[in-house]
Amino acid sequence: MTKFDTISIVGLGYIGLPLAVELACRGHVVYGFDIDQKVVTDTNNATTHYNEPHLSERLLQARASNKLIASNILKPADVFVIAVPTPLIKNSEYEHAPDLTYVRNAIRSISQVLENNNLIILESTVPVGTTDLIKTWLKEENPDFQKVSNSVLETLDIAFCPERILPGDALNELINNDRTVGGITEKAASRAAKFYENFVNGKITTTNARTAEMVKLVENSFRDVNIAFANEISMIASKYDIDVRTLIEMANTHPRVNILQPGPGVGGHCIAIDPWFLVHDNELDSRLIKTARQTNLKKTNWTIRRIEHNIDELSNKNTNNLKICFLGLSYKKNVDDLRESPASKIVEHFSTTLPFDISVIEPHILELPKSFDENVALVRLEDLHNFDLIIKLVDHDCFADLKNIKADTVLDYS
Ligand code: SAJ
Repeated sequence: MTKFDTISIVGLGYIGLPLAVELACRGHVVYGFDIDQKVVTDTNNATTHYNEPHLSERLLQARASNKLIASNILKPADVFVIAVPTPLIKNSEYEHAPDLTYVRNAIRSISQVLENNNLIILESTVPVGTTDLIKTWLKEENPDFQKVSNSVLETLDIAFCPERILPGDALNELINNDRTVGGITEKAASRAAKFYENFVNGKITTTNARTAEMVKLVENSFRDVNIAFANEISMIASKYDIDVRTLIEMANTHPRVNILQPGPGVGGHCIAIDPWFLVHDNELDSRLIKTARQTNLKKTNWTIRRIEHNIDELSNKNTNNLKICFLGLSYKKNVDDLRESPASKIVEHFSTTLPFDISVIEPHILELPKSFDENVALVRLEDLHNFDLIIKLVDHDCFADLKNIKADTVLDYS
């Protein structure tokens, strides 16, 4: 039975909110569930709680159509889509262990409202084998979950469908990307595929849940490994005093070479996290993936050492109280997201080690996070004059034209 009249989206974050909005705009009744009251209130007020191109307009449309309502009480529905975070466990005795607390909490909430013929789709990135465990969790006499009746369990379908949307182009990619759908049974996979056919223009391929889970981890690990290659050659090129961007441009004229761009490290809540899920479960067989992760982490420290060297050189020229401005704090260009951001880590480092105030320009945010020291000032692009040293950390489009800037030295580590 494939009925998708009502859909509960569990988690209204970077993945859940665009999905809820697009489904509502297409006429489905969508219940958005989030434990954060501010997210619920913002959504019902048609205000997005983070910046994503076109999301505000689409949220306004979804709310105006009366098809989307957010709540912190989970409502019964035909389909449940879980889009909650799966971070790494903090201070774990196991290195880089995935934290499935939010997923388990989502299943617990769903277990209280499950009905016959429901479909549960997990979009959160998880270790291989997680989706197959869900039915077991629901069957168990487990204080974490409401005991679900056998008749409901028999008709319940469960699938994993990894999200693939790129922050900054989320609404386009949500609709137009191909999707992989893995079911715990073939029936679950084909039911979930039909759900995505409702709004996805891309090709939908079905498989089992474990394969789909690994597809997601492999996609993000692939990107991490390739960025690590670019970061590694950037550190080698620097020793030879070779401009790495020119080097890569030239190498990429080869028909079978396509090197990515180096940067100050890899940030965000996906590529900097997901490869660890594979490494954690396959320590001995994932050396390349682990080394890539370590290389990308090392690149941030390498950038800090290089900037320290640049500052020392300037200080030797009798500048005791340097005026330094950093450009960019977000984890990548043209977004406001500071999660796992190498640029933020670098600025935080200098705010605690330099004996004078520093400035930072991040046009995508209105105020600095509380974690920043008081000696960091958020200034505007118009204030970018008369600095001794300008250090670009993020390649935002608005930083493209730095020609007219008055500064003794401009360095590009973006
Ligand atoms: N980066 C580089 N050099 C590059 C490209 C990226 O240093 O050539 C850096 C960025 O600056 C950033 C990090 O890598 O710090 C990640 O940025 P990204 O644009 O590569 O990816 P995300 O994290 O924004 O989104 C990724 C995407 N995955 C892939 O491209 C395989 C997206 O499709 C996923 O949906 C998302 O992770 C996710 O949620 O998993």
